[in-house]
Amino acid sequence: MSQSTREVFRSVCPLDCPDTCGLRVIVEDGRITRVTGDPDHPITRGVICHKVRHFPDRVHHLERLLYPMRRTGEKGEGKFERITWEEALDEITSRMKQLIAEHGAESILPYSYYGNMGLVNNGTMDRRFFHRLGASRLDRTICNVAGSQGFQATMGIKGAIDPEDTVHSRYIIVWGGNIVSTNMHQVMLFEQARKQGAKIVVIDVHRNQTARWADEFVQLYPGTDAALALGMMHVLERENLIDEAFLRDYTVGWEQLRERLKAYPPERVSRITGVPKETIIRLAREYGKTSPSFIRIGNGLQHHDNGGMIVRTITCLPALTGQWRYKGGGALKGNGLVQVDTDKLERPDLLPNPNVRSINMIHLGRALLEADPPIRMLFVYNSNPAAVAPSQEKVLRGLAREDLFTVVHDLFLTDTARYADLVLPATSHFENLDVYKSYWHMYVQVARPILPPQGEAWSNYKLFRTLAKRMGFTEPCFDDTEEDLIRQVLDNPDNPCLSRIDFDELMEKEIVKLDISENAVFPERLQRGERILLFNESLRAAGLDPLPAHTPPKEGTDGERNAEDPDTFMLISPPNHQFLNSSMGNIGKLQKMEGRPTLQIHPKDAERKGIVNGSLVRIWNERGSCTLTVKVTDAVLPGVLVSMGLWWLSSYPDGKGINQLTPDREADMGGGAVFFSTAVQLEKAE
Ligand SMILES: Nc1nc2c(c(=O)[nH]1)N[C@H]1C(S)=C(S)[C@@H](COP(=O)(O)OP(=O)(O)OC[C@H]3O[C@@H](n4cnc5c(=O)[nH]c(N)nc54)[C@H](O)[C@@H]3O)O[C@H]1N2
Ligand SMILES: Nc1nc2c(c(=O)[nH]1)N[C@H]1C(S)=C(S)[C@@H](COP(=O)(O)OP(=O)(O)OC[C@H]3O[C@@H](n4cnc5c(=O)[nH]c(N)nc54)[C@H](O)[C@@H]3O)O[C@H]1N2
Ligand code: SF4
Ligand SMILES: [Mo]
Repeated sequence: MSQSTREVFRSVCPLDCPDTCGLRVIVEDGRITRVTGDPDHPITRGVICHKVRHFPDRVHHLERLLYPMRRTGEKGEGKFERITWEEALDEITSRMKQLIAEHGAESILPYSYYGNMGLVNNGTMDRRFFHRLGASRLDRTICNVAGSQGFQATMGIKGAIDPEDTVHSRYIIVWGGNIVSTNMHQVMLFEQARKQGAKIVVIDVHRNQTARWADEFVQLYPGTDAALALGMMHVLERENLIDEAFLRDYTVGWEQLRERLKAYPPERVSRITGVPKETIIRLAREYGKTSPSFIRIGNGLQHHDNGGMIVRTITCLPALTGQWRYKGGGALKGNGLVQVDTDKLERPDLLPNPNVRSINMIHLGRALLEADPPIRMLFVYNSNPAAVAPSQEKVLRGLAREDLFTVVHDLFLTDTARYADLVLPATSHFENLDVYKSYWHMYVQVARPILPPQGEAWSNYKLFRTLAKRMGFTEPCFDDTEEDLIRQVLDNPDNPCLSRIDFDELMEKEIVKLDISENAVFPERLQRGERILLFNESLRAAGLDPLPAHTPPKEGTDGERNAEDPDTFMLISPPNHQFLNSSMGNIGKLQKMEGRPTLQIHPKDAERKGIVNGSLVRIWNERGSCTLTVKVTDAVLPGVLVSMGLWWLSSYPDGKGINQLTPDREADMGGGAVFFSTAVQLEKAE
């Protein structure tokens, strides 16, 4: 009998989560048996979430894809037969060549997001390959682009706070983020601040886990946050709680904004938001009188028609009270300090036609059904659009097209993969070398392979590098090794935070902090002389108000409209605790903990509709419908419904997911997704 082995490795969590935790992984006899936190990680400190403790169940899942497969049944049916990589690659490349000859490369569309956050396996060989091919480009907008641009519209940059400084905060607002589930190490830092006397306020549309943990919960109608922020500014100005010197020295447009604030007295703001007038006034006073005050801006509140402007407006608040002067003051939407040189990594210069069309990923359904010239080949990796993309009825109808050839590269037979003509097995990140940045903390990390590729699985890197060779692409960039790519990630002369990290040191230590010595973060950053744009002229060109403003979402109710139309509900569908978007939605123990897809409804609405706890209801609108189990709760406002989690479609009673309802409109900034500006009707289901 061979001897059993047990080894402990370090790794990094690759999921699309701000925390990018350090992991400690035990491998016994070639299998991962335990995943815990790395106690030596400077910010995640040995603590990880429940989902990732279940990673062994994911990596060694019985249903993991282990070899390439070709479809034998109907699209969507999920019937496949095993084929070899040779056959799969031959079929892909011959189809690509044929499509390019007959219809042009634009007939091919890649579709990917952040299933794996590793920079090598996300945004290098894949992009180079599709650029060189001349395929249609994909505008990756589904997550945070509106909010990110909104933050930049005020600050000029993507955010420059070291979250570790938030232990110094004394008044904390978590605004539109469910951080107990989605950014747990920020919660740990806020707990430290709380021990020093900090108060924590949550502003959200429903009493989520984070609201229950906080000291105060302020509840408002969806998409009305800009009005609330303007109402707070109105009170700050009226009660002279502003830092005039800061406004003079560091901002542009205070006088114009001051005029604007007259339109947002607490009485009016209360009618729009549903927040009592007294609460608005008290909130503004507490915020204005406590320093350092800090706002953690979540992602949820920007999934609205007016999401960019909401974030832009909230981002103005700290400037009014001069909070950027203090460690632990200010606001954070996401850490934008790791800006890599995308031209070098993605090589858009390889495009044969630089004017090739670009398709906004939130329009996938439309694009598959209506694009002219048509999309004839779809290549999906690192994403599961059948479950996560808006206007799902169109997405599924598009994926079902007989004349569309779909390739899906994934670890599992996802809802999208069921529609594929070819399914390719992907490695887990434990099987790859990669480099990771966080969109919250300030550390860059490397993780080495700790398992051999399972079955015949290939990494994204290997897949696209091999396809490039097979297509006959001879550019040297297709010879780059994973190490070469990590060097290129660090090599961005425009970003000293990154470029001063030494490759050898990173490979040796596996975790290195960004270099912020050149006043990269606040408060030191104030010395750079950049101005905060309370008035931003450049927004006018995009048809937006140069000043912060509230505009109601394009459909549904707010505090003012709710009473007029009690049968129209606003539907919010944020991520749940145990899944990561749709990833982990197939892990039995985590499914069990979440129960089933539910719909939270206020007791008054439930009574009016004759609905009790546990009944099945159907919600619908002009885009589609979805059946869910009711949870009657006063955690939501009358007129608002909440369904948590992106479940696999088979978890819904009628196989239709929550994204049947969501619109594929673009937000006010960046073409972002507006998942939560969704109006629905509701009835008891049979
Ligand atoms: N456990 C877990 N963690 C995750 C994820 C996951 O699926 N599960 N997903 C990851 C990803 S990709 C992302 S982008 C982040 C997202 O994580 P967060 O930044 O926390 O954003 P969401 O969870 O989308 O929404 C947060 C809150 O916004 C609220 N909200 C919706 N509309 C409004 C509004 O108009 N105003 C206000 N004030 N609040 C509103 C929702 O009710 C919800 O409670 O989490 C990441 N981390
Ligand atoms: N209704 C509603 N819809 C939403 C949201 C919402 O809050 N409400 N949130 C939106 C947001 S913020 C986001 S970011 C998107 C997320 O959307 P996606 O990025 O599509 O996220 P996942 O559902 O996690 O799908 C990622 C897939 O990548 C696969 N994968 C993991 N690692 C690898 C790898 O190395 N190689 C390959 N080829 N595949 C891999 C996983 O197995 C998984 O199937 O969803 C959006 N959709
Ligand atoms: S999902 Fe987030 S909290 Fe959980 S281990 Fe990964 S990075 Fe950490
Ligand atoms: Mo996201």
